[in-house]
Amino acid sequence: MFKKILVANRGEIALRVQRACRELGIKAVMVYSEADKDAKYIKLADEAVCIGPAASSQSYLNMPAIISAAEVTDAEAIHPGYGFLSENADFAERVEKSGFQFIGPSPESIRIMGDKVSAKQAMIKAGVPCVPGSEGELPDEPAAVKRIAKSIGYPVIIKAAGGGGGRGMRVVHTEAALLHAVQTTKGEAAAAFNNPAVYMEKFLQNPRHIEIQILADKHRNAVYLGERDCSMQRRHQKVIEEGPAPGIPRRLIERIGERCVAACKKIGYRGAGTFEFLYENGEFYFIEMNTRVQVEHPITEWITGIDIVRTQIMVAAGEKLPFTQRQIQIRGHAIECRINAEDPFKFTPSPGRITYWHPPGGPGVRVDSHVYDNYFVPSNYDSMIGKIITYGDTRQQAIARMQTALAETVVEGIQCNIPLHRELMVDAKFIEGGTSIHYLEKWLSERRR
Ligand code: MV4
Repeated sequence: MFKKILVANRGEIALRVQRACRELGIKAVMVYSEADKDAKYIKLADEAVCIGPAASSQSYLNMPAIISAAEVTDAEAIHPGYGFLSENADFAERVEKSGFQFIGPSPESIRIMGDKVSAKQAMIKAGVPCVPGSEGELPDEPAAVKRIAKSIGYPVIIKAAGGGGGRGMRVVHTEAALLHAVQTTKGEAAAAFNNPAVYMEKFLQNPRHIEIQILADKHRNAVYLGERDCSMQRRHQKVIEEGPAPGIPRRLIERIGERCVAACKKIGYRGAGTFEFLYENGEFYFIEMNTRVQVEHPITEWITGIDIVRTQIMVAAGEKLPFTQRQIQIRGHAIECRINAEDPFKFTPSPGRITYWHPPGGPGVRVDSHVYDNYFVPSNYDSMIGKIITYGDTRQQAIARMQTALAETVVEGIQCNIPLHRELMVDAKFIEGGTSIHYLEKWLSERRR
């Protein structure tokens, strides 16, 4: 096992990884930007290294600074968390070429999944069901593009191969609008991702976003840890996640989970990963794979009893997965509310000093946050300041506990989205469960202040 790991991230996930290290008896080296120098997890660290000024581009995205920090502190491995460099294949490669273990999949796996066309091709080959669409990148010939759209049937969606997470997409309803949409998406993709390649899919009108968590080791063992429903999102930012997904038959989850596991084995995937699916009319359609630990991992940790971050570290060190698929049971229900420093109506960021912080507690309540009284929320990074996760034997109990947890929480000095969460936790359609990816935005557009 590693003796020392460098945590190449900030905020709640940096603290989460630090805690996993503590539990495993591993020393954690934390890196920080000038904006994060007063953070408590920095003071709690075994060692901490300043890697640059507040701007992410000069600190948390600064590969040489991070690798140098690992060198001077004699760390053996680097945990990238989520966001920042976590899905950057070049970073993973440089980490390994410098003699450190990257806590995540191989650079090759990251690269395949980073290109959404190659990801989809790999999944089709591995037997994972995908959204019907173009076989690979769209050709240049207008007639061929029209033919592909006609065979898929309108509406179609044009997506950038280099995109993902909702960036670089365009829905097309008619042949008249097709070629212009393809050209515009290609132009944007070239500018944004340095890759003009686009592909086409059937546009699903009212799906849910369901994702399968997997864990794999270096010995071709892989398991799935059930699913999460992440349909409650606004502008491609998840707001509430939960697991299991309400109303989806277990046998369908098992069938798709087994496909994901087979795909992991086939491509030699290692580490934690998430297969994202659209779910409509009882069918799963793969869209993307995330090759990192995700924000919403605590949901799965709670309903399976498996520590995902701990397991990421263990498999990176070469250990075998300490459980088989048969030993994994889903029990109860968990819900996560992302707490953001933002205006709860307008969604404008609300950085600044948190003059008072009172987190919730009690049975079935977990709070993952790096915040404390007098913590200053920097304006340089995303606005998430923590997560409240509740568990119950039933979904109803998890919701009831979330209602209480949100009511107990006090955040003073800045604005945050707890009022939004409190409204959603008593919304009839949310309580019913199974809302689509469009539900929250529609609800917000009809919300009265
Ligand atoms: C789609 C889709 C409908 N049909 N693909 C958005 C994020 C990116 N991961 C994929 N996305 C979508 N792809 C087809 N063929 C609708 C979306 C989509 C969406 C997906 C998941 C969660 C929220 C979403 C919000 C709007 C659109």
